[in-house]
Amino acid sequence: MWLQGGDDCPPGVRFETDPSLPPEAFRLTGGKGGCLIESADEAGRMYGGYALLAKLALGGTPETISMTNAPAVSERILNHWDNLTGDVERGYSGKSLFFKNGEVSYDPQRMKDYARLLASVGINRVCFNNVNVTPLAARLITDKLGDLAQLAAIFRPFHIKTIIAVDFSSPILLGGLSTADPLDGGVAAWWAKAAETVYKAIPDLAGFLVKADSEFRDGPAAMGRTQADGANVIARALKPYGGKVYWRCFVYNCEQDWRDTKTDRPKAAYDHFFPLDGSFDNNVILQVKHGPSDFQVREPNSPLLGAMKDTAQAMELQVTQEYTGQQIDLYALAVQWEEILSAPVSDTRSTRGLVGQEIQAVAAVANTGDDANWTGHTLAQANLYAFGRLAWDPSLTAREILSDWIGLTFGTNPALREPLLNMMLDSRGVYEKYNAPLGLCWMVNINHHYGPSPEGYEFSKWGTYHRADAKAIGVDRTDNGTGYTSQYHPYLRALYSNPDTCPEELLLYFHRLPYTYTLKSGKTLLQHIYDTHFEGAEDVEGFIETWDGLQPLLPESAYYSVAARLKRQLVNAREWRDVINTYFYRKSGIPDRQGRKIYP
Ligand code: GCV
Repeated sequence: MWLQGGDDCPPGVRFETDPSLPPEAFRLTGGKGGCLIESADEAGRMYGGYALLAKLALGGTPETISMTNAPAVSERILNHWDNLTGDVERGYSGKSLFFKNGEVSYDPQRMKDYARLLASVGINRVCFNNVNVTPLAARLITDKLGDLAQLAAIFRPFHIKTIIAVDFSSPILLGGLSTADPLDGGVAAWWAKAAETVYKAIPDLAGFLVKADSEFRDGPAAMGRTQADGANVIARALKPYGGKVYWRCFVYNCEQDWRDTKTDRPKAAYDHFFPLDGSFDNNVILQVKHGPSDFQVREPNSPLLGAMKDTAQAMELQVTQEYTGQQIDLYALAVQWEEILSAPVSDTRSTRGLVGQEIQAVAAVANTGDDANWTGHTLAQANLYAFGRLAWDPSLTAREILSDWIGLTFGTNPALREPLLNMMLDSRGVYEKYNAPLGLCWMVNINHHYGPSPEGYEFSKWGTYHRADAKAIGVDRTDNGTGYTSQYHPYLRALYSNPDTCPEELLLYFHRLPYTYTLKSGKTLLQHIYDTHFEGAEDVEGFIETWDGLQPLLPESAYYSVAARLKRQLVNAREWRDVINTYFYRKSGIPDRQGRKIYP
């Protein structure tokens, strides 16, 4: 590591301590002879060093470098959904970097590279195992703990602390108790003992991550206890060691009857957690998905974010592209995250304004695996990079971040950088054009979630319905419908409740409207759907043209691997176009005004 005097450390760098700087912060002051890095702690030195290297790589000279920088939140967390078998849930970049054949197993050099990679973008917490904890993975806190501790030790010099995903039923599964009831004294004692053992092996462990009462995972609800009871029993066990519980709020009824129009899945997180504000111990962080559905291409921000004044929260993003193209389709998530952060929470505040206040941590599901380029799609590296940069500084724009990523990855030649930047900035909008329209969500193939299936989730148990008929589509979530809008601040409630003021891209998330409804463009809703779907597929043809034009400026392997994925993206975009347009044509019987090919 370059701090220890080797590897990357550029000549002429001096370090000084300035105790007045906040934790992890740094000040860079350039001069003719080199650069001074000041910080209060070692982590700040390291981040200052990486920032300096990035500046130099982007063409800066030591004399021009001058910056002071501190992270917006103290916990910038990467969650892997890796199983001990070596498979990665929702992973699109090969096998696990950490596990194989039921064991903790990794290439030590690659692991060091990975730790360095994460640290260089500011990530300082990592959970290696999946939130869906299998019985085998549960043993990471018992007989497999020693192996996990060795893995944690590789990340420690890079100021990255480990988090372990644990099973709520561990007292039964591992301890042989008859219950996991959080109010049972034996259960509390079991967690206390488990914490003692774990902290002996990993003294700086950040804490435990828990998915409970969610998608068939056990949790306190089954025992008639609250989410706060469940989180607190574990939090109290971790407290003496400074550990935290990261308790996920992805709690909803995943066995709904599609005939039931009263239950509305997006309401679930708020309904379950908001009434418990103030009941969680102060070392519990509630981890809230950014949207009320599930990492969809377009959904509003969760009304739970920032709503609990007496409870710490982490906002959860998804870097792995489960619903956003699976690292086959190009999708620069920075664009979506910038929108999420810019979205209002009231008439005076944006979500960005919550970060560092009500939102005290930012977490994301990783997109990495053992593929040689880490992320399958080479350009998807930019998504991991963007997560780190935004978690550190949520005021950055997608343009700034992606421009830096391109510069650091492919060099600063504007002939390459500008067209590629534009392509990446457009990529989210293009994907959205050929996906489910206007915030409708869920028109994907079931289980694996790639490609179109307009009614794939329509009659399922997952609470994911658009209820299209011959005349109209969408769910009325206003007070006249499911009442979901009432969970928002009055300003947003009014904004979303009126189709005239509702952001048009979210229209069908909040409203049920006829295909003939006129949008601000003057087009009908249906014509908008046809047009965007034809455009989306054409735009992908444009991406291919742009990428081919850049071939002479790109490393050969990157050119060919991305070119191959763009071809697959075009097939996907055309499939989406034809399936969605045909679906709506068959439902409504209304033809495309431009008479383009739709399948009767
Ligand atoms: C880890 C979605 C995904 C699941 C995931 C779950 C979660 O439902 O499809 O694979 O499980 O979210 O976030 O817990």
